[in-house]
Amino acid sequence: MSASQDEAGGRETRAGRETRVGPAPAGEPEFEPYHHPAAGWGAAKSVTRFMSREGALVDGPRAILRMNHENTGFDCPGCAWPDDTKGLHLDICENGIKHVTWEMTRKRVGPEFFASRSVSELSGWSDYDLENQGRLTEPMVYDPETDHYVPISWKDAFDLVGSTLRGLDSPHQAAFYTSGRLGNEATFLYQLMARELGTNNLPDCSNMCHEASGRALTASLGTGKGTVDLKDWETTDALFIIGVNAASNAPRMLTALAEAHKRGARIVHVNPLVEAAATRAIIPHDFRDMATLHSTRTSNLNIQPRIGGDMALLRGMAKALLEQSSADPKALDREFIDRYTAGFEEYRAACESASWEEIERQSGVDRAAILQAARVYREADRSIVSWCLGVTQHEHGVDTVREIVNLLLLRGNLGREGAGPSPVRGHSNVQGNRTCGIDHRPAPEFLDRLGEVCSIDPPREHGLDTVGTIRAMHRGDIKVFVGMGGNFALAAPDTPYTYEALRQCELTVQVSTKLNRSHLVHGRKALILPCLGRTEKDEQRGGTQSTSVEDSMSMVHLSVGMKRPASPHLLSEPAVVAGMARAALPDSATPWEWYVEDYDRIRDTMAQVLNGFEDFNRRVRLPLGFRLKQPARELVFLTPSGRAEFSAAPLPDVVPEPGTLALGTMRSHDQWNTTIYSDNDRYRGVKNLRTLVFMNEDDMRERGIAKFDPVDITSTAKDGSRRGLNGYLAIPYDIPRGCAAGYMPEMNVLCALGDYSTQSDQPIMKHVKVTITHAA
Ligand SMILES: Nc1nc2c(c(=O)[nH]1)N[C@H]1C(S)=C(S)[C@@H](COP(=O)(O)OP(=O)(O)OC[C@H]3O[C@@H](n4cnc5c(=O)[nH]c(N)nc54)[C@H](O)[C@@H]3O)O[C@H]1N2
Ligand SMILES: Nc1nc2c(c(=O)[nH]1)N[C@H]1C(S)=C(S)[C@@H](COP(=O)(O)OP(=O)(O)OC[C@H]3O[C@@H](n4cnc5c(=O)[nH]c(N)nc54)[C@H](O)[C@@H]3O)O[C@H]1N2
Ligand SMILES: [Mo]
Repeated sequence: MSASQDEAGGRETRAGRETRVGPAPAGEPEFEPYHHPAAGWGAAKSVTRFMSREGALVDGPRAILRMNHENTGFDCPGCAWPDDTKGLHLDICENGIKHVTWEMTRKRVGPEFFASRSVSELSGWSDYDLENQGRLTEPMVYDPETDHYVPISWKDAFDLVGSTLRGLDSPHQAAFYTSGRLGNEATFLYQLMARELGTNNLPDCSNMCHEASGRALTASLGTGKGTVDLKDWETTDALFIIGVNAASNAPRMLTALAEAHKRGARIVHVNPLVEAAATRAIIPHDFRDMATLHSTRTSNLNIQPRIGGDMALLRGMAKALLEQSSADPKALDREFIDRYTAGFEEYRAACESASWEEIERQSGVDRAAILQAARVYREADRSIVSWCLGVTQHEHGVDTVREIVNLLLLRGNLGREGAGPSPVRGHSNVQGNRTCGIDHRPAPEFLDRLGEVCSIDPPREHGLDTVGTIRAMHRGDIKVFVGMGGNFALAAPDTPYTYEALRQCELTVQVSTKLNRSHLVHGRKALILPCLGRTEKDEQRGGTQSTSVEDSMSMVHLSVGMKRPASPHLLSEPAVVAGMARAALPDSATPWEWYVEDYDRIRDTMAQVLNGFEDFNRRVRLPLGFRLKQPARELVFLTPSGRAEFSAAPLPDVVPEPGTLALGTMRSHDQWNTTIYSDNDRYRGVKNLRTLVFMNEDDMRERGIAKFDPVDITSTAKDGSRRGLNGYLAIPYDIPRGCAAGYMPEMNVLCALGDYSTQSDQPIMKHVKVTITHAA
C-alpha cells in the first residue's frame, strides 16, 4: 500500500495481493460451501488449536471459567452481547475464547525486539506477524536517528505528551481516538482530559460502526440506544436479524436464536449472504447437544436482498401491512399510533407512493418473499428487530434504521415485553464509551453538568470525528493524535491516505496491548504506551481495582481482571490517562492521581455527571450490575414532538449501474477487526485465503471469471477518483447478482475517505462501487 493519492481524485491507487494482512498461507486456497451447523466441536477444535499456539493451554481454561461471571470475573473483551442472566457458566463462545487467549499469550515484545528491528524493517511485516509477537512490555519512543523504537521511562513519555500538547497553538490541534474496549472509568477521565484541554475532538470507532443507529434512534425515539434486553429476546414471538453475521461476530446470539426457535418463535434473517447463524446451531452450553451433535434450527425464513436493499424491503413490509389493514384492522396498532406517534399519515403516503415494482427492484427481493416476511411480522404479537453493520455502513444507514423503527411503530412493538429495536453493538464497551462522554457532538446539558461537577469550562463547539480527524491531519491542522486502543491506521478507510495523514503529525501516541500497524505509521515523534488488558489484575494504592462496562442492552456491570500482568511496567488505562493529563495540564485542579488510587472515586464523580448513574458504586456491585433506563422503553419520547416520529424518507436508488457491482467489506470468522487469527473463514467454507472476493456465479460467467481466477477490483469514488486491488481470487458464492463481498481491513484501500454518509458521516464500507475484471 505504498501509492499515494490526493483525496480530490485523479491519481489512481492500487495495491496487490502481496500486501499481506493475514498470516503466510498454510496451504493452497480451498473453498467448499459450508453446510454444517454453527458452533459445536468445529468451534471447540479451532479453540484448542489456537490456545496451544499462544501457549495458553493452562491459563486459558482457568481464565475462561472466570469470564462473564457476576462481578467476580472479567467481562469478555470480545463483543458486546450481554451476559446470560441465569448465570450460565458456559455461555461463552469460540471467538470470545480466542480473544481472551490472544490477550493472555505468553509471547512478549520487549526492548530487545525493537533493538534488533528498525521500523522500516517492521513495516514490511504482515499485520498478523506484528500482533503475533505478543504483548508489549515497556513504553517505547521512536528515535528518528536510528529508525528504531527505544525504551523511555513513563515519566519522560508523559512529559513528551505534555510538552507537545502545551506547545500547540490551540487544543483543537489534537485528536483523542477511542477504540471500544476502553472501560467506563478510563473513558470518563479521557474525555475529561480532552475537554479540560479545550477540545471535543473525540473520534471513536463508533464513527465507523453504529453512528447511524444512534442518530436514527435519537431522531425517531429520542433514545439513542436499543430498548430491549435479553428477557425480551426470551419472550418475543418474532425476531428479524438484519445485516449481522452472528455466528462469527456475536456468537452468543446463537444460543438466543436456537432457544427462541425451540420455543416456537419465528426467525427471519435478512442478509445478501446466508450466514451460518441463519441455518442451524449447536448450543455450546448444552452438553447433550454438544455430545450428540444435535443442532437446532435458527431460522424460518432467509431473505437475500441486494446490498443496500434493506430499506426498500422494510418499506415493502410496511406497504403490505398497510394494504392489508383495510380488511384486517388488527394488522396495525391504531391505538398505539394515535397515542404515541407523529407523522403516520406522511409515512403512509410514502408507502403508498412506492410501487411494488420499485420496491422489488430496489430491494432485489420479489414481492412474494416480502409478503412472506410481512406475514411473519403480522402474525407475531411481539417482534424484535436486530441489526448490525449490514444496515449502518451505508449512505442511507440513518434512513434505514429509521425505517426499522417505522415498521416497529406500525404494530406498537415498543415499550412492552418482547418487542423493540435491538442493535448489536461492536466492541465490548463501545456503547459505554458514548454513555460516558466520548462524543464529538456532546449534548449541551452533559457539558453543563461536566463543567459544574468537575469545575472546568468545557468547549462548546463540535469536535472532529474519525473522517474529520483524518482530513485535518492530512491538511496539517491536527498535529497530535492519541489512540486509546485500537488500530486506527488499519481500521480507517482509504489506507494510503490515512497513512499519509498520520505521518503528517508532530506526535502520535498509541496506548496498546500489542504491536500493530498504527505503531509503524507514525508522526515525527511517536510513543507506544503499553497498558493492562482486561484479564489482568489492576493493583493501585487503594487495592485491586475493577472497571465497569456497558453491553449492547445497556447493562452496566463490573469487570475484574485476575491474571498477573504481562509485564511489571504496564500501567492501567486510567493511570495512562492521568499521567498524560497531569503533564499536559500542570495547573489542573482535577485530582488525577487521587482518582487513579481508587476507581470508586472516579465512579463517585461519574454518578454526579451522568444520567442514570446515581449511586453508581453500590448499584454496579449488585449481581449482574444495573440497567440504564431507556426513556423510549417507558414510552417517554425525548423528541421535539414528544412522540415517536415516523420518518417518510424517499427510497434511495441502490441499484448498481450496468457493469458495476456493490461491494461489501466484512469480517472473516477468524479475525477481530484488524486482528487476524488465521486466514480461514470456516463458516463460509474458505481455507488459506483472505485476498478473495465473493461473487455471484452469473456475474463471474459474464466476465469470463472462473473459481480462484485472479481478478482486479477497481472502485470509483463519488469524486471520480479510483482505487484498486490487484490479483484477488474470485470465489463463486450464494450472493445476489450485482453484489460482491470481501474482507476488511484489506479492502479499506478501496474505500475513499470522501465517501462517507451525509446522514451519519460514517464511511461507506458496505456499498463500495466497483468493477471487477479478470486480472491482466
Ligand atoms: N469475532 C469477532 N466478533 C466481532 C468483531 C470481529 O471482528 N470478530 N467485530 C466487532 C465489531 S467492532 C462489530 S461493529 C461487530 C460487527 O458485526 P457484523 O455487522 O456482523 O460485521 P461484518 O463482518 O461487517 O458483517 C456484516 C454482515 O452484514 C451483511 N451485509 C453486508 N451488506 C449488507 C446489506 O446491504 N444488507 C444486509 N442486510 N446485510 C448486509 C454481511 O453479509 C455480513 O453478514 O462485530 C463485533 N464482534
Ligand atoms: N472496510 C471496513 N473497515 C472497517 C469496518 C468494516 O466493516 N469495513 N468496521 C469498522 C468498525 S465497526 C470498527 S469498530 C473499527 C475497529 O477499529 P479499532 O477498534 O481501531 O481496531 P481493532 O482492530 O479492534 O484494534 C486492535 C488493537 O487494539 C489494541 N488493544 C486490544 N485490547 C486492548 C486493550 O484492552 N486496551 C488497549 N489500550 N488496547 C487494546 C491492540 O493493540 C490491537 O492491536 O474498524 C472499522 N473499519
Ligand atoms: Mo465496530
